[in-house]
Amino acid sequence: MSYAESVLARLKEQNPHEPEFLQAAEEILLSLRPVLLAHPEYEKNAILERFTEPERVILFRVPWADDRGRIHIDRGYRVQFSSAVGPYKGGLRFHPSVDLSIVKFLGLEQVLKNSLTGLPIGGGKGGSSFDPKGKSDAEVMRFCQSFMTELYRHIGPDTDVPAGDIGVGSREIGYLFGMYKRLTGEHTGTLTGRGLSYGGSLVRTEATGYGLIYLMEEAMRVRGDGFAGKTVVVSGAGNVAIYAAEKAQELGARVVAMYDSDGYIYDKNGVDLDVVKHIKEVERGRLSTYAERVRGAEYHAGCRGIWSVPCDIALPCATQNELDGESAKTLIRNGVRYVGEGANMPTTPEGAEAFLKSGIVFLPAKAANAGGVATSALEMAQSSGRLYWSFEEVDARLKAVMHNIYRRIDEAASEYGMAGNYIAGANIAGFLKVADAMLAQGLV
Ligand code: NDP
Ligand code: 2IT
Repeated sequence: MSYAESVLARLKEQNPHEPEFLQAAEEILLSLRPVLLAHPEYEKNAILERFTEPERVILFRVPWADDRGRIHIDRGYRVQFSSAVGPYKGGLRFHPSVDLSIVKFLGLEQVLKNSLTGLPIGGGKGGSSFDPKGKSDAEVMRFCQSFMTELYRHIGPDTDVPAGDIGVGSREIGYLFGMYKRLTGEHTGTLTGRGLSYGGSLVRTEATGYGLIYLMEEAMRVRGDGFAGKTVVVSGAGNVAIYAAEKAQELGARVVAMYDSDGYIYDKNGVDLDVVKHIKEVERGRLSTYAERVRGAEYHAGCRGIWSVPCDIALPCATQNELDGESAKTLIRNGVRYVGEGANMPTTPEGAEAFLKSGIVFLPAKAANAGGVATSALEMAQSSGRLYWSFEEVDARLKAVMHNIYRRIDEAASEYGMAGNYIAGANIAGFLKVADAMLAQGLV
């Protein structure tokens, strides 16, 4: 049994109830096999065992009262996975599905993603099973204040810097930051994704979606191709999906379908993003109402059907395991040529294998959605420098980060004999920096 396989076997034994964490770990560990053969010092120093075990897991009670005075207890999590490259950095997710497995899978992915950005950030992730959907602003505020009442003691601008993820947007970051500031008496860059009026960075809102398109644009450019005239399907209708769709449209593509967790819209004329933004960002409503407002658009209940919409480019931007093997085969049959993961681990292993086998250009999450956290790191730089960069400056830096990621994952894949396999390229390029940082810092 190889080193990677024996570490994986041990992880499975130790974490039997963490399927998402094991799924992420398996993909990473197995793709690192050629690297581990070339670097025997990693095994000698137990780098993989350390790399897959979070430095710290914080689990806490979050009591809060709803508008009718009823008391609820949710669980809060923060997994401080790796500080090898920099302070822990990664989002908070508020969704009923959040458990330790989800937070650990996201944390492990975040370590490699953050390394790939080339910026000095380690990896962490957190969240809660709390569901902000259907709650009043006052309820969300009370929950965020309670959550921060415990979390604040574990975070700081040079220790751990949380941000948003599913269910955590500008409203939640505002409430979390307000409570953090009250508890510590400090106005620092301890959370990113802050509003522009209190230290946030321009472009952070758009960054993950724009970054996804910048990476894809580069992958297309080197193949003599581009977005103009292409048909695109984007799953999700949240922060990542909306701004990926916006940039794709700006580059001349037609986005014909999107979904939220109830169902998908198909608009052959190209989705009207102003309507989607109004429904999701202003009203916090359901996408089903899009078809009532836009002539010629269709709404279909249920999500999976979106992958049967023919397209050149598919961008899964909602959640983990939303694109399975069957859906991948349907997309391939219908002529898809490029797939870019805006969400974290949205494609199942069977789906990813089908894309790789068919020669589809497949850009995996830890490279493709790194623009969000990269821009968070730019927000951190502006906070500590007490500076404020223009939209154009941040956007140019984001673009440079994404182009650099493309070069690194492409070169790493080729160097280890897997040209064009960006899953392997992203895992290898991300890992090498983390492993070397760990070796340099001794047994800690
Ligand atoms: P949001 O909460 O803004 O949006 C999530 C969207 O996905 C919503 O439209 C939601 O539908 C939909 N969705 C959520 N869960 C499901 C589900 N189980 N089935 C179908 N649709 C679902 O989150 P983000 O856009 O911020 O995050 C989306 C993905 O991108 C996540 O995987 C996240 O980890 C990843 N990501 C986010 C980054 C960021 O900066 N925000 C950075 C990098 C990655 P509904 O409206 O019905 O809830
Ligand atoms: O998955 C992710 O990279 C994020 N949710 C963004 C994290 C961040 O710190 O900006």
